[in-house]
Amino acid sequence: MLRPQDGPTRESTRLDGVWRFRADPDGTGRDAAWSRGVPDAGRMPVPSSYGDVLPGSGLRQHVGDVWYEREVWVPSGWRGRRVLLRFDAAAHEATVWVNGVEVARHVGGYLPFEADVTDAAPAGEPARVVVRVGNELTLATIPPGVVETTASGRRQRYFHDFLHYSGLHRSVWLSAVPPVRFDTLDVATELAPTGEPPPVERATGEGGPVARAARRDATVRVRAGVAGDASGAVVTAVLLDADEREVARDAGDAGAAIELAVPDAHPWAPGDGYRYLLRLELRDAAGDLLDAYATRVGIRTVRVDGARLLVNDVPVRLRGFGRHEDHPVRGKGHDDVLAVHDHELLGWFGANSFRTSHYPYAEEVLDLADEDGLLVISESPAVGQNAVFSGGRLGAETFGEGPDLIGADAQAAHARVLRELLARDALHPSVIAWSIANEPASSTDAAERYFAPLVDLVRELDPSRPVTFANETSNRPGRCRVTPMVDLLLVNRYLGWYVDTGDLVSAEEHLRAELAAWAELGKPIVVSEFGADAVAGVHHLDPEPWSEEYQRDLVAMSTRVFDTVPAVIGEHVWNLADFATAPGLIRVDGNRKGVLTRQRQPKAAAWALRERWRAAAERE
Ligand code: GCB
Repeated sequence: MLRPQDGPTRESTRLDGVWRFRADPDGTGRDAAWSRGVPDAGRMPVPSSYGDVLPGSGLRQHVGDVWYEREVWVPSGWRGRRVLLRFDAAAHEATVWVNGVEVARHVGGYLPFEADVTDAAPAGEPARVVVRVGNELTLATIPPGVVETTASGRRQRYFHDFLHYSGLHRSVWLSAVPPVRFDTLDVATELAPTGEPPPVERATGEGGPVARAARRDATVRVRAGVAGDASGAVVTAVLLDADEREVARDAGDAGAAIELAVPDAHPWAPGDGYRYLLRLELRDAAGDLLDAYATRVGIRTVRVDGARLLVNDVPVRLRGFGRHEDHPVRGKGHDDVLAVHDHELLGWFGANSFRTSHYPYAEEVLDLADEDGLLVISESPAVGQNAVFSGGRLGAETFGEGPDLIGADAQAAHARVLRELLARDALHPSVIAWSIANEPASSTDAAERYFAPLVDLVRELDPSRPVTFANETSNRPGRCRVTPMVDLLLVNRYLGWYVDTGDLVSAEEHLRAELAAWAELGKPIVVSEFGADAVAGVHHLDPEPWSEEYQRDLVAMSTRVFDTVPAVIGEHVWNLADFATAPGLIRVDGNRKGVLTRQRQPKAAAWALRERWRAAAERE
């Protein structure tokens, strides 16, 4: 599956806008054939989460199906081509019908899927698209959950700390593609070895100095998969630099690897989102164009060397955040305005990195990261696989076979989601590591059995990036059974908040001891979460949790410790901004660990971080 685009052989249109919509908590629509048309439908914007859009609707707590419907004219000019219908995301599982014909089913809320609807939606005619989106989580889904029946009806319980927003969160596309076409694309980049770490050139960009990686000879390996009968067809790959000058070209049979030598290449590097344009053409034996596809390519390498993380053989330090796709009203609905604003804010902080906690973000977000030269840890949606967070709903072992354990079905779903994640994100140079899970129970045999094949799978699919996962506090070095399997350590720690609450002196001592123990493992460490809740506007002269000053001081204490541990090569504050969660006694209209409010206004800690990180950026 390739991302939709326009070009000489392809056309695409977004089906975003206001769709017809109806909630269906009892599942009536399945038997009443709403697949042909949804009766008495209201309205709902796409993309958005449906939870907060309609006041008084109770949709924030909705469990079960909702239905979306709209009509679209398939252009008559699309005759003779294949027509694809693509959903960038449907949270959390969906069935799609076109003119009453089922065309797709997909499970998992954060990754794209598509259907060939050529037969169901003839060109030159209107087509009715109906989508049923369900949001029930079970112990076999990623992430897990259980549905309980309470006095107020069915409730979705889940073990992660962000609101279970649902719906069509991202764009829906209708595209025309040629019958014989590119349908997969793998690109691997390599830089010629150097004896010494290559020098970093400096340039002065807008907003301060920019670190530029030194130019080096490079190789770009391209393998484009083809759908349809491509016998005798030839693929040509052309690489253009940012000024559209051709720098390399080669050709090969459809499906074969093509190697492009790029002398004196300009690498993609932190703070320097330099990308080439790769143009692919597929021509038949007579030389006629069958398909064309273009994508941007960042040439860079990522490698772990002892306790260092190297990008282009240069050690990097990550400064940034765990984030969420979360905004007032639209929930997890992607919006370019808000995404660009959040990325400008990362620049304002002097951040160079983030983790897509705790699920794959909209691909547009990775486009921004590619462009800005940000270092992204791309995370799978496996969050909450831990009895500690389950209020007794998961058995103590968490993993294994049994009614209250996460077992083989979930593991198969997890593997599927990792395949889909890597297939979608591998082309993004900003992605420098794969995080396969957030805070699972990781200290048991069962956890080892669950995760070992998943780590192997990711390594096999992509040997070019480190594999990691975010470690939860009770899974200490020495006890944790997944840590030895991974290349890079992510540790989430809340010293001074959940532990040593209100006592930053003890917290500092404990954090130092804990990081020293992790450092002994000899792998690079990113403290992938640390922080404190602060309700904007709450101030205190004393170290009082929930005040802006306490949050600021906790962050300062933590970074002071990080600076003394060479193996700590990254700091991700939890969180960039406040975000919505399920109701809870320690949540005040959501999680307040943002250094920005949910409306993206700074708390005291934001100013302090900005000072620290901008100074670090200046030194680079
Ligand atoms: C964590 C989780 C994150 C929570 C955070 C918190 O360890 O990874 O999802 O939001 O703690 O604030 O408790």
